[in-house]
Amino acid sequence: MNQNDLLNMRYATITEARTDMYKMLEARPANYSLDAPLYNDPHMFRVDMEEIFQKEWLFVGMTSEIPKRGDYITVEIGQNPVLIIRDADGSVNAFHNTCRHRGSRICTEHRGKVANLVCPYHQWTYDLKGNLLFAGTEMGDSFEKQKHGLKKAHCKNAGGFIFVSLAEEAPQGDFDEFLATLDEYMAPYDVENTKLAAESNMYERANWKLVLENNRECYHCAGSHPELLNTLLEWDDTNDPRAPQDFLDHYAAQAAKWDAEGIPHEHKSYGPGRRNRIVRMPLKKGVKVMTIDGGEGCKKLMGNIQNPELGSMRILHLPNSWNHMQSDHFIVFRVLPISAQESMVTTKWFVHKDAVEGVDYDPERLRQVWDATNDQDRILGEQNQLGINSIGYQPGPYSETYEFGVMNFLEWYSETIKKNLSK
Ligand code: 3BY
Ligand code: FES
Ligand code: FE
Repeated sequence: MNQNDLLNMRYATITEARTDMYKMLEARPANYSLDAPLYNDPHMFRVDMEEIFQKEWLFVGMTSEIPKRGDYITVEIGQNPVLIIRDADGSVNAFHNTCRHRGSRICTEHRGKVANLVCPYHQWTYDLKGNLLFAGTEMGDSFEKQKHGLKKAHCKNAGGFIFVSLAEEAPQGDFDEFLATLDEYMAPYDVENTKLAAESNMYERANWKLVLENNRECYHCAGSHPELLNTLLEWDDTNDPRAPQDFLDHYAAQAAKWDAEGIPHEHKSYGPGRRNRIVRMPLKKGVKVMTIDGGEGCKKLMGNIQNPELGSMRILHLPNSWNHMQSDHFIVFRVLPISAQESMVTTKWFVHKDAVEGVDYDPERLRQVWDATNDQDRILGEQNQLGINSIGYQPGPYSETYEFGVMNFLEWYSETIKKNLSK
């Protein structure tokens, strides 16, 4: 436990924290920021891990990151190392990345390729389905290999997005409807024929909810994001009550072209707080993609796309992802909590598989705007956290016109925690 955790610790036990968390969420006014312990108390962070991150469906990566048998990526969901690997039959599976001998982490890299999974400690060897193949002769005759396969996590993919759930029973709800929509809306991108062009892993000293809250509003954009605002229109979706007539006209003109080309764009949302949401939003007039000048990011358009002006299809998946899918590249964002006041924000840029680096695209140009934007958001999140840690912090009001996305997020968070805590 570091000094910061100690200074913000209010509860002696996890049980007290669970009880108080329920009370705080029950009593909270919907249009106010949360009480400080929900952003900085280590026991409450543990409740977030148990009730959200170890239960809910989480976005982990894209199927095109692991195109061939034995390709894998790893993620750390709090203290839980997880491995996502492509099997010989083409399926994508998730396992707890912990050996059934004495528990060592098996894959130690962010990504890689293996024939079998070999634990680095005593070389127990598992196949791509997680079956234990080999444990040497040292385990004796009575050792039952079939009882020591890797533990599976739930894993689903749609439209190239991979989700895992560490729950014993995967959450149901309307997740499958969202996945069907993802399949439909991502079809033009032909994700299996894309490749990773750039990746950033940004460490942020802020609670994961502050990272999400920051992403859910553009009230801060004018003050902080000059590069992003070269191309982004700040309206949240096509029904945004603030959107002026010239935006609606611009949208109507673009949407007519998208309809003629069979590019899905209509706003769809699922779950409390519009937890899963897809909408294609126009970018500024004359802009192709979110580059520094709005010009192309990659000479090859994605999949079967013909029109370079597809705006950005925004995909939201609470608790941990937002995304911008454009005509010549797409960008996915993933948030994973580390501790009460630390998070990891991973950003990945994808282009057409046949695009050639240095010829069709320059990774530096591709990532310039969002590298700058992420860093600006990191500073905002860290300053927000520092102020919340003060004894002078008191929850403050959200603007219902500019921060309704934050209110939606907290509605989903609050409903989910309360539902899980009352089970
Ligand atoms: O563009 C995004 O992903 C979000 C939405 C609005 C502000 N923020 C930068
Ligand atoms: Fe994995 Fe011993 S801990 S082989
Ligand atoms: Fe921002």
